[in-house]
Amino acid sequence: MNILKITTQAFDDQKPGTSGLRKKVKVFQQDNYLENFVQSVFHVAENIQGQTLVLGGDGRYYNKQAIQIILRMAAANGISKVLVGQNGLLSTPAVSALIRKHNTAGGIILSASHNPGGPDADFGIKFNIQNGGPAPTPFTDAVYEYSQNISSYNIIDTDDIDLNSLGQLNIGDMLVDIIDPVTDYAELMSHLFDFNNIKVMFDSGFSMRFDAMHAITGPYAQEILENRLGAGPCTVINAEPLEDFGGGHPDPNLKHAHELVSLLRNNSQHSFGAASDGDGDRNMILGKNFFVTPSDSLAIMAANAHLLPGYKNGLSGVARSMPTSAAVDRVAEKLGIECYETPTGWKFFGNLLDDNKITLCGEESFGSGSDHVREKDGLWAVLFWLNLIAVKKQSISQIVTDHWARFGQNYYCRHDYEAIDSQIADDLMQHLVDSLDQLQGQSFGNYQIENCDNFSYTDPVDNSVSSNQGIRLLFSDGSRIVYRLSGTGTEGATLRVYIEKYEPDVSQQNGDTQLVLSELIEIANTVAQILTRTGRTTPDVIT
Ligand code: VG1
Ligand code: CO
Repeated sequence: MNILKITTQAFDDQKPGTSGLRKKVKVFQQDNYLENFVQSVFHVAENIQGQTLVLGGDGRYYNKQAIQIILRMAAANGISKVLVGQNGLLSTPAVSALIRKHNTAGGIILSASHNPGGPDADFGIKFNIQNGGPAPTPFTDAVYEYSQNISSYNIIDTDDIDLNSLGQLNIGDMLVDIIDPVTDYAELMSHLFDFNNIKVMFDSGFSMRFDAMHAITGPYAQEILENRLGAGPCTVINAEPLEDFGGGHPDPNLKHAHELVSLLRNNSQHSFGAASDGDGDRNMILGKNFFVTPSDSLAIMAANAHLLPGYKNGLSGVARSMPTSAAVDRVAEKLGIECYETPTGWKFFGNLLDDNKITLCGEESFGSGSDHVREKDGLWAVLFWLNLIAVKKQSISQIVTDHWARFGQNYYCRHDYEAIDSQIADDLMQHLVDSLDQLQGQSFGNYQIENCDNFSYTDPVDNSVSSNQGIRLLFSDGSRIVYRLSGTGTEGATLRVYIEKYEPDVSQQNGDTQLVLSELIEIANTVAQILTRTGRTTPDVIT
């Protein structure tokens, strides 16, 4: 076996954001760039010699090349076996499930999630640890630190291997096991949900459409929905994973999944629509002419989980990321269970799940999941809703409006200002931090700020502190405004503004979110001086 030690210079821009390292493909294609990061991961994950790793990606441009490089490096770094998805494909939740099922030392996921793909678009890489979840901050900090001083990496000099057929191959002393990407994941789902009941519903004419957005969930959804649950051969649209996602933006929201949205218009023959993102961890849930907000979806799941086989013993607790609406808090209160508020990013749920403090968790950004894996899980959420509809025998809009009648409604929206100059964005956030004392107690029309802070989280399991996680303005009537900068963008900075108002009285609920929130939106813009600082009159995306 021919191990080469390649000398290299360090890269100073390899700091992982909310979800791993994300950059333009062109950045990853620089000499030794990917190699530096991978060697740094292998260095920090020091116990991996002689162990097994899981490896796969969402199939975007550069997935193929990166897999071959990582395999050659894994062999040179003494890893004994790699489970790799056929054709290099694996969804993020499937990687998490495989790590857990096969007790591996971790896994590497190649994806930039919902960011577009192609030679001029984005690529990403992320390491998941032994519990199946994203590496925690101390780990990624250590990777970054090492990547800045790295001087060489190990790689084997060998040809690319063929990943098209299932089976086992060797690279040097390392075994490469090419596995079907779907099998283990589909089996896990069949234990959590009542597949028979859902099948009966499809057999009796229930119709749905699932938009895979030419990303990773196509093969998963076809196998589970069409083949196992009998949903019908045309259920999955845009099913084939493509390197550039067919030129689209694999982000399951009302803007980017417009094809699905139009299939679910008023007189549609379908009762249910769903979509997932590039790497399969997000979900969007639609009824006939009806959109379920991700925050509501989490709350409704929590309120009804006990009706489904995998959760029949109830929930130990729930958690939501800080900017996610407080709808789930009201459910937790009624159920008498704890509700944790964590910073944005799935890694913060890991300890709570491992310690059995929570069973369900979610984020406003179309992500929800449970203790079955350590990632958010798009198809899991879709199956959860399907099973719920099969049990309740109600439409999606009925289920949601019943929920509001019982718990009240959290009106909610997010405004994204994309590709702002980084310095301007940093200054805007700093100005908010500097204004906190002065904002305390201040009134704006009908609203008074009761409390405001720069969110800081102390992990209840390991007591680690994550500070500077977003500015919160908490109003006396329970309304909230939150500001933070995205950690997943690849161009300039993205400012996210989250606005929320609680309406307990169902007779006052008038449905038009932007109208209900209009006064708070204006306050949000004024306080952060968005127009004067960025020149932007409207957000790029409203969700
Ligand atoms: C966004 C979302 C966050 C999510 C992250 C990764 O991060 O807001 O909730 O965990 O993406 O999701 P940010 O820093 O851009 O706001 V994924 O589907 O890209 O793994
Ligand atoms: Co994703």
